[in-house]
Amino acid sequence: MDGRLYVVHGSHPCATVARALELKGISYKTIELPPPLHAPIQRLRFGERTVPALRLNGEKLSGSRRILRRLEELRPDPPLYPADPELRRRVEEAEAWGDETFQAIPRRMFWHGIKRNPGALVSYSETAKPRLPAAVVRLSAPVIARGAGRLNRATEDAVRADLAALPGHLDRIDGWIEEGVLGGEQLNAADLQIATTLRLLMTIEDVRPQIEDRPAGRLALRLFPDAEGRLPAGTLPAAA
Ligand SMILES: N[C@@H](CCC(=O)N[C@@H](CS)C(=O)NCC(=O)O)C(=O)O
Repeated sequence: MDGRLYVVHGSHPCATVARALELKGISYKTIELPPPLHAPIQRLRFGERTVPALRLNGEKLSGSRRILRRLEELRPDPPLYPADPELRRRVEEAEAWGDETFQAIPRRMFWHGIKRNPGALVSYSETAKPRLPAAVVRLSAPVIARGAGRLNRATEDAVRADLAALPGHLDRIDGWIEEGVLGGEQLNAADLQIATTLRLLMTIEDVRPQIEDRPAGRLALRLFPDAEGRLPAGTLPAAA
């Protein structure tokens, strides 16, 4: 099995799929696309505008959850979904919440933050392929942030509401860890979906202190010790 994974550099659901491919032992090549231009390119190539998308043995798959399910069918070991039906139901519920609700939060915070501090994009681009000179990244950052900000509805009001909702989301994740839905010895699909979002949030210094010293933060650091980039404290507005 040989895959081609289409990503945007630093994208958290792309990291979810990359880790799933690695756990399943499926070899793949990564193709990095520039945001927000990736959206029309992906629409043409896959029929859907988002990354991650995967081409695997001629099959085209789009969307992190859909991809993980297909990988599980094609290569069941190691399993990403528990065999116990009740635990599987709970893992799928957490995974769906991670995809549909939680995943968008750092995206809005990040693009809103880059609109306010375009220079910070340089720190998120250091291992990008191709690697552009810092001056080029800095100069293009305001245009990229405007486009990606629009695509993600990253308005100040939305970010303020996200900041206000974050403590409740973190309590929910800690609850799942305590109940054994997340954070077990054997990594599952919900761990991969939620930990990548937490890890991206932890690069945003306005929120990192709320996350790092609790089970959610420890889970993110266990799974993804390294993350590129830093959005300095004081960039985001206050919570609503
Ligand atoms: N929730 C979906 C969508 C992922 C998603 O929105 N990806 C972003 C990059 S992190 C994207 O491609 N955005 C472009 C757009 O919304 O058009 C998944 O997990 O696959």
